[in-house]
Amino acid sequence: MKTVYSTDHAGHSGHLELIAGKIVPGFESPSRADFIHERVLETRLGPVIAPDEHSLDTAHKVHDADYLAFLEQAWARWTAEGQSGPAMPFVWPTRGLRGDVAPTNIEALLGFYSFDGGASFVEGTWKAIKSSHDTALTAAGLVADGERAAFALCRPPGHHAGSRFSGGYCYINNASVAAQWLRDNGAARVTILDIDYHHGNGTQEIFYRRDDVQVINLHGDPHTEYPFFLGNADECGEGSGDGFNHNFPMPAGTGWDDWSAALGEALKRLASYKPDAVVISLGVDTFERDPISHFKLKTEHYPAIGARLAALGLPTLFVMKGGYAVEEIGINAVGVLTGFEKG
Ligand code: OKP
Ligand code: ZN
Repeated sequence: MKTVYSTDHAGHSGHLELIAGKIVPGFESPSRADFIHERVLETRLGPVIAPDEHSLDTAHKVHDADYLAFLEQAWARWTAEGQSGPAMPFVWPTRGLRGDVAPTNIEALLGFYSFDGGASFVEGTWKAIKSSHDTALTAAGLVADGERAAFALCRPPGHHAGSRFSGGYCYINNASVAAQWLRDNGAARVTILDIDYHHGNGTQEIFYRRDDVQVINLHGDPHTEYPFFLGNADECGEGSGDGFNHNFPMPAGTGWDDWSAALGEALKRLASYKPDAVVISLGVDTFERDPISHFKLKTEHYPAIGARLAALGLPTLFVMKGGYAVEEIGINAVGVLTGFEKG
């Protein structure tokens, strides 16, 4: 399987998070991608190629134009105000405030276009966002050209980003842009299967009223897990999208047996949709030692997941998402891919 990868993500670094009252280095660090890249080479998964430049035309079909323009300009607007540290939102137009009129102040814009403080901007952020987007589309092109599978080693991830908001380390929803691109390039139906620990709220929102992209999520129950405000089992889609969104929330502490059973049900629903291509939102923060997540999957389970996905017999695009146990992220993520290749 070919991997698409660029080091252009590296300048997106130095983020901070507020955890239990302490400012700590952000978990979504450049070393995550380095470890995965090294493991791709170590396992001789296949050639590693650089992404081609892609226009934002497809991204405009899943994100609002003003939102994309904001992402591109955020850092320049922030520094124009004399700021130098990371640009982080701190004020949001929640219920009771006006969220329908775009403000002009940069501090206000950061809140207007986000749902949490987890997607801040530094100088290299836009370059990384664009390269992550190009990586997903280049890998989608490989699948459209007849490869059985391809791996988009994307950073930053995308599944928390909605049509007009960032959050949870995510800016452009790479998997959604790739699914849209596959739709526009020969696939009548596409399934996005999100196996990251966290619910892919952005992906769900983007396709919630559509029947041409099925969205399936396996994740920590939002009653107790981030992103909290979406991802319940009764969210099935709306309008022509009704019946095409499937959520499998699971409690903290879920291990392989229950997770694997949920995957089995998810794969049944996927197969009955008969998609022409599958996009896997590949998070490995389901790992037992992930520092911010609470499932109990072990390293040996990741190749088993890959083999189950291979058994679908469908063109498959893997798009990298979460995983914060950085020492093991490469072994686990590439484990899914090698399991797929053998499956
Ligand atoms: C991104 B992805 C809760 C902190 C939550 C954000 C987690 C984003 C995960 N105390 N922080 O889905 O892996
Ligand atoms: Zn996650």
